[in-house]
Amino acid sequence: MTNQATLILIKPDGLKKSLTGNILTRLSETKLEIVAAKITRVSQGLAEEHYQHLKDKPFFEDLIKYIRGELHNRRKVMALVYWGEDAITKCRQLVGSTNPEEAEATSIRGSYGRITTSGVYENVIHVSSDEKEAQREIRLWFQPDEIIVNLYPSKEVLEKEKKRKTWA
Ligand code: IDP
Ligand code: MG
Repeated sequence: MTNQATLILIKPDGLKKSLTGNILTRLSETKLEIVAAKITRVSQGLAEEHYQHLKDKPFFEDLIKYIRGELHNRRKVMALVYWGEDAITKCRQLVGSTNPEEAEATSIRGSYGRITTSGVYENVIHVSSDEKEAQREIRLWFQPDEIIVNLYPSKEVLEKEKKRKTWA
């Protein structure tokens, strides 16, 4: 049994279309464990780093706007880490092909995705493509103490005089 972790993002179109519950219900078919979850804003830097493998594509600029929520007036995504046996294969199977028009009709992207007239693949969800990418992406989106299992090596650092917000 090989336990894997995968990053899942419910993209801004998924949030705008109120699909969070539907998508999480579909993903629960995998019986995988959720080990991290948050709603988060996506900075320009995070978006560009996340999609670094596509930076030479003609749709890159639109893709960055899309994941940052600029196309949907929803400047956030829901980020989760799913963990368990064959997590990546199981999630990718449920999520479906990148192109929502080619995705199997019953998959998440097949059910809820669309291609806009300007050519953006609005496919409502992101899932890591393989273990290497999953590790790169999870380390990018989450800090070790936001994940309830030890996925990757981490270290403790002492931070002096660092400002942080607490409840007043
Ligand atoms: P994936 O999300 O299925 O892993 P990637 O090739 O990693 O697919 O592409 C990342 C995202 O970039 C896709 O989910 C989609 O939103 C967008 N994208 C990929 N290929 C195209 C394209 O040919 N036209 C428009 N958008 C695309
Ligand atoms: Mg990918």
